[in-house]
Amino acid sequence: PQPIRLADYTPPPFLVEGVALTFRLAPRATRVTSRIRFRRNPDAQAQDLRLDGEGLRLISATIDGVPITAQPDATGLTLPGGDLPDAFDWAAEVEIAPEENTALEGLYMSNGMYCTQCEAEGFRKITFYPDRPDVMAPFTVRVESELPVLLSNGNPSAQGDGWAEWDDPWPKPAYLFALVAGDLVAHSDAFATASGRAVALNVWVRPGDEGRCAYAMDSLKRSMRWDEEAYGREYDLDVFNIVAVDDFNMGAMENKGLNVFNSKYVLASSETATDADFDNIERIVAHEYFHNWTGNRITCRDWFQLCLKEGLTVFRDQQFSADMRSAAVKRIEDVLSLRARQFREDQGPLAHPVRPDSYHEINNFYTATVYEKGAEIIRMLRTLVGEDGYDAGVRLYFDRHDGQACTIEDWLAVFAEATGRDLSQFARWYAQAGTPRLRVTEDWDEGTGRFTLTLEQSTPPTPGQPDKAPQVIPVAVGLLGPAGDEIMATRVIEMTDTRHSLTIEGMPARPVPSILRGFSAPVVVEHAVTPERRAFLMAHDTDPFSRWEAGRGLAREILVAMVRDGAAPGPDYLDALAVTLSDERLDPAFRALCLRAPSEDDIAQALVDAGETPDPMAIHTARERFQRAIAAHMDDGLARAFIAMETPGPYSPDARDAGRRALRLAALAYLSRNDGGDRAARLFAGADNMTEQMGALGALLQVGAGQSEVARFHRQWAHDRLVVDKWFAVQVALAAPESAVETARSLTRHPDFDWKNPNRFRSVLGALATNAAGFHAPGGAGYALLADWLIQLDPVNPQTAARLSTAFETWRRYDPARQGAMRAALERIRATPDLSRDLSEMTARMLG
Ligand code: B3K
Ligand code: ZN
Repeated sequence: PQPIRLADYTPPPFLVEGVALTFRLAPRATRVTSRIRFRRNPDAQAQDLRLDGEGLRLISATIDGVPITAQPDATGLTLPGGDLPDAFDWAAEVEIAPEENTALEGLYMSNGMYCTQCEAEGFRKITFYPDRPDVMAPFTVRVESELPVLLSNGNPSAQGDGWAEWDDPWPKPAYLFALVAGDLVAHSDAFATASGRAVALNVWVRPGDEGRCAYAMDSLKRSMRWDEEAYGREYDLDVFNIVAVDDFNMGAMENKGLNVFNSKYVLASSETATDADFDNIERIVAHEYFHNWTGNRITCRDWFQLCLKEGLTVFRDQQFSADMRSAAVKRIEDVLSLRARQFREDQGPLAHPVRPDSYHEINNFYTATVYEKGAEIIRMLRTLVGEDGYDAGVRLYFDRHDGQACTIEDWLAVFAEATGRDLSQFARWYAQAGTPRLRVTEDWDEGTGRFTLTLEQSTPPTPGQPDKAPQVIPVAVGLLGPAGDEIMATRVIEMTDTRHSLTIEGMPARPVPSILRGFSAPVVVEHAVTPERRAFLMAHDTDPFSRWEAGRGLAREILVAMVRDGAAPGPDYLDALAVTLSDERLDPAFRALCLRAPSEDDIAQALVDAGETPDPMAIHTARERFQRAIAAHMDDGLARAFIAMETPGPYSPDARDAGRRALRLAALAYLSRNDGGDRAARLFAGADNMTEQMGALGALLQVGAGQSEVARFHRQWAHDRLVVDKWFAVQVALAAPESAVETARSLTRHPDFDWKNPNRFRSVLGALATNAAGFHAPGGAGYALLADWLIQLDPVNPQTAARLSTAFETWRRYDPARQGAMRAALERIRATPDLSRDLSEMTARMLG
């Protein structure tokens, strides 16, 4: 099959002026009738009108009341343009079977409830339609069902016994359509917008879950206020509904006025959700809400422009979280996630530009690159044009493009116009894949006091892009004096060429540069500095990100050395870490991040960057020894922190208490290496919140203890799906390398292992992939187990199968035996008859 290409884009031949849908819901035979008003698009060359439609049983279709003669094929229906009037009414009736829809795309059922997921191309599984984002229309929807709660987009317009009607006045693409019907209860509230519109807010959940919606609701209200204050964007309907669903392929979906969420990102109580869960709920509720303007009111012209809405909306949710919590901690967490997911993607066969040029299955491009690197590009843009320039550009974007389907060119043009800057070279960030390397060298002339910093950029080749051009890189730099005082405040070097130098004259003594403050660009810095220099920055840098980064770099270098030759961490690092641990001027959440050792995958990436072949078992052993060395060196300090960071009083998910718990549990994980898990067992027994209960269980499992706690945990929580997911995941993720595969395999035989539920599938097979040494254990049993399950899942739910197949994206990193086994697993998947388009594309790209 031929890929879809950006270069082949053509405007739609017909536009839609209005859509009226009626749903008569039944599990195996839902009838959908559509009435669509079409009008010829004066800007289009194409004539024939293509209506997408998949898996639909066509009952009837007419054009202006006359039955059509065209017959549908497997993916839709073509109406020959020559026969069509310039404006006409399409009316059709189709039948679909939501109960049989296990792919969770289109209209499907979850625990007796009907719900939809249309992005990217699910609407075509509901009815015939030009299912492309540049066709925007107002919708009215009538839902008929005996179920008590019937929801769709927009405002409720009428309802009666067994039916409800909804009216969405804002033109939208079909991917934002949503319908929900079920036996649901609402946690309700209200919001008054800045201009005085009263908005009814509801979080809809299954009966029994209504006590766990307060945090999602609170996050929603704070998001609504924040978007008014930070971006001047108000909500535009009378109601905003959120629905929690147990069976969902991803996190959540921003359907207009009716967001549908994976229940994991809605439901939270102190007993059942961890601090990380609360944090995610706040972030994802905000993200979906922010899409109302960046995505819905202004959408994407085609799916190649996905980063237009996703990169911007991630950037906006990052800004929001930074305002709600500690900005420094948030930035570090975002960088950790970028490196873990996006840098890893860029390093392997799935590397692609933030705006790809072609795809087979668009669902495969909801990636860390599109989302997170997409957000980094917006952040760099803001750094380059300045806060005021950014605000002016964004204002122009909303003014000019409201109601339109746009491109990255439209987005960049508003900044070029508002600020007078030429952004043509900057646009390369969207087109060029790969993570740029930034090589830094220093030159110091003692006699004249001249200090020169030289930066050189290069980007390694990625699939289909052997040669890379230089990019615009904003490098935030500061200088410290030998006593640790800041002698040059942060300034941003705008690098546009391959090589760039900065010279500063008249320095009384050799300064210490602090490079890439705040992680001002998504690049890898290569700067050979001594451990003493890193320790100095760790103690003195005024930029909190760079301060953390100095310690991180040191830890990474030590770990790499430990993997190579079994060295041990020196006292300099251990002492510096001990100072950080007990420095009460530092935010506990920041200290917790400093204590976190680089992950096994980070170390593997570092070895690959150094041109070496990572050995997952050696990495695991080195990291284990590293953590034991820290535990042994800092036992007293860790014990003090464990006590001092107790959070008295009732549990609160706020950033302050969460930070204290993070530090306390980080200390506990180390202490368990000294006390065999005694403290952790006591904490587990007495914990009254899930953060500490899970933290204690994790600490026990990491030292090979905790089996009775595992059993107790299951007895306590067997009735709670979301907690049982955690129970599955923690056992697999923290199993010892030798037993991880067997643990995963035996859990797939557990009666609670409902493999068709994506959260549950991920809790075992996704967790296995995160246990690097276990997944890569010699012999390839981990690869075979994952491949077996992906092959089993693919016909049922191709999207989730394709997503999890990225566990294999690193295969070329490894030694011949592992490469052979990973490759064989991928080839076995690829050779499976009737493999989905999703998984075919992924395996083809990975095998290269
Ligand atoms: N836009 C959705 C993601 C849709 C994924 C389709 N496979 C959620 C989000 O980014 O907000
Ligand atoms: Zn999004």
